[in-house]
Amino acid sequence: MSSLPAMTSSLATRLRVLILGGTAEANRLAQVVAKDPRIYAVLSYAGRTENPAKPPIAWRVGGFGGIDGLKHYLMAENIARVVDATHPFAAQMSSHAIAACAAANVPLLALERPPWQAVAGDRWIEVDDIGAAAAALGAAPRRVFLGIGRQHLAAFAPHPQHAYLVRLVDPPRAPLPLRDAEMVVARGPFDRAGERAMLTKFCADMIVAKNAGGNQVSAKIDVARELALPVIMIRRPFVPARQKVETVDEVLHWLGHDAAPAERGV
Ligand code: 3Y8
Ligand code: NAP
Repeated sequence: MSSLPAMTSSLATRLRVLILGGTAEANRLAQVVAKDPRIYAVLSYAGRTENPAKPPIAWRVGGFGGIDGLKHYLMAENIARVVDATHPFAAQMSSHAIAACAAANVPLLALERPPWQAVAGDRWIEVDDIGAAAAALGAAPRRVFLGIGRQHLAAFAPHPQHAYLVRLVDPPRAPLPLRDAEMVVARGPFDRAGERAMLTKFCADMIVAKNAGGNQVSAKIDVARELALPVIMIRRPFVPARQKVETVDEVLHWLGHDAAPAERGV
């Protein structure tokens, strides 16, 4: 489904930008470029959630159909720049963007927040992937908060001795693959008070999290530290090297459109 209208003369001279979204950063970037008449941007979602946040710019939902699908989209829509503002764990999308942009000769920039770094008081057990995280829970029954979403819950099914608290963006479309699981349906970002109340009510004694990074979504990590809870922290998956920045302003500079303070809403 595309909400991108056919190109009219007024659009022809504007810089046509594809933003691969699904994160707070992508949403912030969409808010800023919506105020810049020199940019025509479209925000792209995979379609993982039922009601994604509606941006103030054109947007589309659904995969492109692999690398070739994205390459053809870039050419058909005359995209001049791609900003990969997807989540650090959206490794396949990021890898496809690298290959498709190279094939279509379209400049690519990643907008990605730095990973969290453990600080004094953190009790992290770092693992490489979801499977290793499930194994790291150990044999003794635990009360585990799974702050990793819906897609990979099956990895914990072989460990039924634990009681799980699962947080999902949408109500589940099928029974959860876990024997003993409570569920919270909520869309972040989340705050410390809410995280503390949720973890305390559940009597959590361990947390599983992806190293999503960024201070927007670190509440559960900060509260785990305060409650001295161990965190099984899943390291980011490998993504091939590409040009990368950490702020919306750096993206605007790369687009050749440093926003005036008024446009940035600052
Ligand atoms: C569809 C877009 C905003 C942006 C909201 C950020 C922050 C809240 C934290 C927990 C962790 C988790 C999950 C999470 C966070 C933000 C940001 C972020 C983690 C939405 C969104 C889409 C998705 C997809 C969804 C995944 C899931 C992961 C839930 C929109 C809300 C766990 C990642 O049910 C599903 O299929 C969910 C799938 C990929 C991971 C998974 O494997 O299940 N995100 N999340 C995007 C698309 O369709 O392209 O619906 O509006 C975006 C956000 N999720 O300010 O509005 O920027 O990271 N998202 C993780 O970090 O582990 C929640 O609960 O503690
Ligand atoms: P992924 O495994 O990296 O990508 C799998 C496939 O989903 C891609 O090959 C592509 O399909 C499609 N896709 C992914 N992101 C897309 C986008 N923004 N626009 C259009 N198609 C997209 O992706 P994921 O990890 O499931 O993440 C999906 C979405 O959720 C992304 O927008 C991501 O930013 C957001 N998100 C993910 C996480 C997470 O933990 N993974 C956390 C927060 C937000 P085709 O091959 O058909 O093009």
